Amino acid sequence: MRRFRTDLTYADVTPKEVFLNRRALLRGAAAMGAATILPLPAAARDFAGGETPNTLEDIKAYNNFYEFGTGKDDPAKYAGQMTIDPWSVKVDGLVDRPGTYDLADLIDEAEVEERIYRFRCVEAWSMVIPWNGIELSKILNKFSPQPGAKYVAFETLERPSEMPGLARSNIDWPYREGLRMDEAMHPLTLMGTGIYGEPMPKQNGAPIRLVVPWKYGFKSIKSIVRISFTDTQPPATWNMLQPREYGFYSNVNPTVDHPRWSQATERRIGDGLFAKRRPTLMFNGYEEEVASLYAGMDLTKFI
Ligand SMILES: Nc1nc2c(c(=O)[nH]1)N[C@H]1C(S)=C(S)[C@@H](COP(=O)(O)O)O[C@H]1N2
Ligand SMILES: [Mo]
Repeated sequence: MRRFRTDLTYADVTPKEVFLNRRALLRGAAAMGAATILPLPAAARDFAGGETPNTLEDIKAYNNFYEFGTGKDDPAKYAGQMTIDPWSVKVDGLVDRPGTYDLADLIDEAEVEERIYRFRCVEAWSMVIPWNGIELSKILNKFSPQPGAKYVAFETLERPSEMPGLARSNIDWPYREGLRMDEAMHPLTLMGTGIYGEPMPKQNGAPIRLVVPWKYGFKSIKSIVRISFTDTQPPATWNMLQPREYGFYSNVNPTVDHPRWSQATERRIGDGLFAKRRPTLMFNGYEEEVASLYAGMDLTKFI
């Protein structure tokens, strides 16, 4: 059931494979200098200043997904066990259309875009990732949030039989994260559905995960099964665990150090062990787009 579908677009009437192949074909033609006759639906948009994206291999091999263990290679080793079909998302709280929605009712393929974003982990490594996703606002608006909703909270799947990391950690599962409503509705915020035109790899948070490019990576919660609208700041996993180290906002900020390490520079995965570290940019380089969200806030206090 597609209860929110309003109008038909090219992708609606084109099978997925044809759609993706056609994009690849057109991109190839453009690279060869040939004129493209047809407009490119959902063309990749570069939000990373032309920096070379990391390889799919790197993006799938070096992960944080503590449900599968704390090692960077644990998600690649164990996330394959996670069942992602069927998948549904519970929507509750201050919203006019609460309910349990099948993935197919949430994700309209026609709305999926490809966007290349810088992605920076709080541990000071970074990548450039070509995400596929839908602007989160487009999804949230379908639920008709009520005016009283000031925050939106997310929860990850908690399934011990498929997630070996759940038993071996002091985290209060499920993994939780939240955004202020204006952050959630910002046009840069995506609900990620894939990488490099492939469905989201399980270790990267299949089938849907948040992508908030101006915040440290842990805000981008994976494998989402619940979305709640609240009037108070919701609990967030790392903030609950170490509030002094991980604030609710967690905007990338090179001028505010993590209590145990500097945030001024970063190591780009794939650069090699002896490569020079790169300077980290305010709001991860998205200052022009997002700084106004925090006007008047002391960003040394609201970390
Ligand atoms: N559910 C869940 N989401 C999560 C995490 C996690 O452990 N569990 N780790 C976070 C952290 S610390 C980072 S840096 C990113 C890593 O995303 P990636 O593996 O796709 O690069 O996922 C975030 N989302
Ligand atoms: Mo992270």
